Amino acid sequence: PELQFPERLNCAAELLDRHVQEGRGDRLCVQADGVRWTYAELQENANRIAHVLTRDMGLVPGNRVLLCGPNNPMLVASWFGVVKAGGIAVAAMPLLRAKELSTIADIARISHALCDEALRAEVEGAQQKSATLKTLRFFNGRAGAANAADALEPLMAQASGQFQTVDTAATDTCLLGFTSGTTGVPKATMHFHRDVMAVCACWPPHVLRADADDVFIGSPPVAFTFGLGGQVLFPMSIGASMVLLEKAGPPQLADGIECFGATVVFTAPTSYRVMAQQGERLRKTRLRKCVSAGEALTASTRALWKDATGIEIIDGIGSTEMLHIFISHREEEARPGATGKAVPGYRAKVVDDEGRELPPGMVGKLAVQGPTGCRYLNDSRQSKYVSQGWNLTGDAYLMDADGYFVYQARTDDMIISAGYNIAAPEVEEALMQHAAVAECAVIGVADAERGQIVKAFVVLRAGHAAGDAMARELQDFVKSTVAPYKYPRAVQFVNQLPRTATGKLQRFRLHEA
Ligand code: 3UK
Repeated sequence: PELQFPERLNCAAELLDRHVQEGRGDRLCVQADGVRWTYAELQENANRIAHVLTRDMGLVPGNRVLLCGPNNPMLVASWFGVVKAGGIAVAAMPLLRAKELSTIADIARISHALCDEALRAEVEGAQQKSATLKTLRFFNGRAGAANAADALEPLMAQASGQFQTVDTAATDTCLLGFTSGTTGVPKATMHFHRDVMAVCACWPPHVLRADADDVFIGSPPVAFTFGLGGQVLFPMSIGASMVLLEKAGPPQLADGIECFGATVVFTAPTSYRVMAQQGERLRKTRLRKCVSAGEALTASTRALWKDATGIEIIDGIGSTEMLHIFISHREEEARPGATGKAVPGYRAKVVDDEGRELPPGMVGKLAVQGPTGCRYLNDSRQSKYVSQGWNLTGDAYLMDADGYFVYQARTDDMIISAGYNIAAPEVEEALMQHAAVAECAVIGVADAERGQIVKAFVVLRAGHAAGDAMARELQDFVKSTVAPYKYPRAVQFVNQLPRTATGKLQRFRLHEA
């Protein structure tokens, strides 16, 4: 990939203004319930927002702006308004409450906010608790309430639709991404204008290979860099269009794929498992490329989706720290159970605790390097993620003889029991094969004799009774499908598992329980 960028660069100029300047302003850019915007229309809205930010809200380049809302066109227009004005976009997960939002505001020293009216109470609560958050405007208010003094749209109506995008350095920060907190306190990661253009130049053209007529859709919030890339940056980098869904659970996503004629979908493994039940219907749609990230894609989920729809999933591991996907594969190079190979532009290896590269087949820590990388904002945990110039993602992987990287577990989720290394996800996958299991999570718990033992938390499907008999049945079942020493010596039945807003299992909460 071409990764030389000019010294002065604004990613909003590249991803948005360029299409209008080069005569593609009339092309479809954003679709949502009742909305169809061309590139020129998104640009005009973003321009008006940039004026409101600088003229009415006192924003100067470098200010951080909180963006909150479900995925919708005004949220995306706000993102581009902020970046065009030289601000830094800090999108927050729509489910966060006042307390969490104020923590984010204070960590990132956020001064301004553009938020969906639906989240007004939480954002106003955050403003009261925060030392830095001062100036708020709300979009998508109901027509009757649109005269509220802090409504965004009336101010936009008074602003020009023309705005000269602020001339920024390629190495100015344009977004802060908050980690999803599988390990506790959230961290802000800084990404430059150059980083945004770099991720658009690596994975999409070399792995995804979509084109300008593709219609992108997906479930992750735009506040999650998986969603920002997949649903906004990547389609815009090639002049394609995006569909934004405010609610994107499996049923809404399947409906959206059908109604909007989406061709490329981004979602997580659990969503593919549920949508697979609609395979017959999805086969009749225009869907042609399916991307999975966020957690490991098991061979069984890959097979289930392929049987249901005929489509081979493109798996990819990415992280908030790396901005987007760095190990992946083209669909025709899929290898069940493996994540893939380093994305062009990136390098990856498996290392031991001292950072020495391990030979193929050995399990160790995943280390990656490329045009993007981890920069935590004022956080001492930087040195845990970056060592000797390599990013350590916290994942245990092995590389096979053909250079495919095979996920094992989060490094903290490798259970060592009586000298055996046991990857929690492998035990979970075995349990999931049992008809009574709806969901499960496996951790290692301290044990005097074995160091650690394997403990499973299990959510049963309706119609199955918890109890000793079921526990024993599940233990025997695991012993019959994987090496017997991996079976869960402890089984606890629960009603639900603790998850982050992005759907990731919070194993640390199970350890606390
Ligand atoms: C895990 C995966 C196995 C892995 C993300 C794509 O998930 C994203 O970012 P987060 O910061 O989490 C990063 C961690 O999630 N993971 C993600 N994808 C996979 N594990 N196979 C996968 N395909 O532990 C990683 O370290 O929330 C994903 C693009 C952008 C992202 N931010």
